[in-house]
Amino acid sequence: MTFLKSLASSKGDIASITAPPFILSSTSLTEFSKFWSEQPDLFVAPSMIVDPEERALAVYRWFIATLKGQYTSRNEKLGSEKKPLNPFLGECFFGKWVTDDEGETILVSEQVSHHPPVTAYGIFNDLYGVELEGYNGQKVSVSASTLTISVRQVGHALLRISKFDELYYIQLPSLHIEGLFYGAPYVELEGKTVIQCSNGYKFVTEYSGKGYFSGKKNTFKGKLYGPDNSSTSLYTIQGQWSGKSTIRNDSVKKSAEQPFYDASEHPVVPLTVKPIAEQAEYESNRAWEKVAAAVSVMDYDTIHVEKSKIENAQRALRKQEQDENREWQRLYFEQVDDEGKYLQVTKLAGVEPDSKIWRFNRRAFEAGPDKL
Ligand code: HC3
Repeated sequence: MTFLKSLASSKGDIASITAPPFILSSTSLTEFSKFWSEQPDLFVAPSMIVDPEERALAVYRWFIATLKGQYTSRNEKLGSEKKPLNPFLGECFFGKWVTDDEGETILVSEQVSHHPPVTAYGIFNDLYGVELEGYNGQKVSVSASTLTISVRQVGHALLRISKFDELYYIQLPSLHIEGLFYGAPYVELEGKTVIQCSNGYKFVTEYSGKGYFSGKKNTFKGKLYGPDNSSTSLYTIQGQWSGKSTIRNDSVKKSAEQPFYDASEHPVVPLTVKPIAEQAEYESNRAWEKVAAAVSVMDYDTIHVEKSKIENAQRALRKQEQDENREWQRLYFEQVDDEGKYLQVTKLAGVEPDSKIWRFNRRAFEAGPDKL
């Protein structure tokens, strides 16, 4: 109740709200980047499809498949959504998926900004020439009257399929937290997003919670448009992103709904992460080890003491940088302001491009110490 009251009286910034320890998660937001590729087979599948329309549909299947992990996986494990650990500047999370058919898919995630918080990531599979890079931040607002937390995501994801020299620009959906009043918060997606391919194909997706499309939670309706700029869609895909969805060919009258994706039939592949003892101090699992252990046994005093140690060390680092008139050096990402193909896809999508974007510096990652 105290937490709900603090939400109601807050000025709309979640950073200013101290969540009670029982609502804290032991996972840092840098780790959330892994939800983009927990099914490496779906991630690389588009690279094997020659027909551009079929390829676009395979990209969309992978995208829909990522949503369940991104937005519900914590509920399944923990019972309800918790407040993730707020990564410190320079915090990194590395891992890889190793599968028989896809080989290695590698993940590099780094906190590139603390105020405002921004996490950047690069995920790549060289066997299939597929690479995803992106960054995300959150603009959080709280409605005192309805006790709702609304989150607008800042940033994007860019998927490259080298064999076809294609770039897919992926917008991130807005979301809100439901079930707060009942003490069982969960994420519901809302609004519209665009996935734009450099070859002209475009998906427009609308998200909704209970009631709007079908009375079920986690629903979406996606439409694929061709490169001809026609306002008539080629396909409609709809259903539950956390469950089953179907596809209909819009150019065929009374076309039957065919199965598109079923989350329950597609298990996720566990990510391999180095044992904590072998990780560097700035790697998420090692850096937050003591906090995570205290969260798991709800030892509130230790959570406070260990979090404060990290926060104080960060404050001292910022002070030192200020005194020495220098900026924190990001390890594996750099901010660029002129990215030709990105500007091309955002123009096609009719979206205002970010003036500066975070790009994965793969050479820096490969030149650095072995993190996997
Ligand atoms: C809103 C959120 C933090 C941000 C999380 C993001 C948007 C991060 C990027 C991932 O790719 C996708 C993603 C999934 C879940 C989002 C979190 C859900 C809850 C959390 C709030 C800041 C915490 C709210 C606290 C409460 C009341 C639920 O405990």
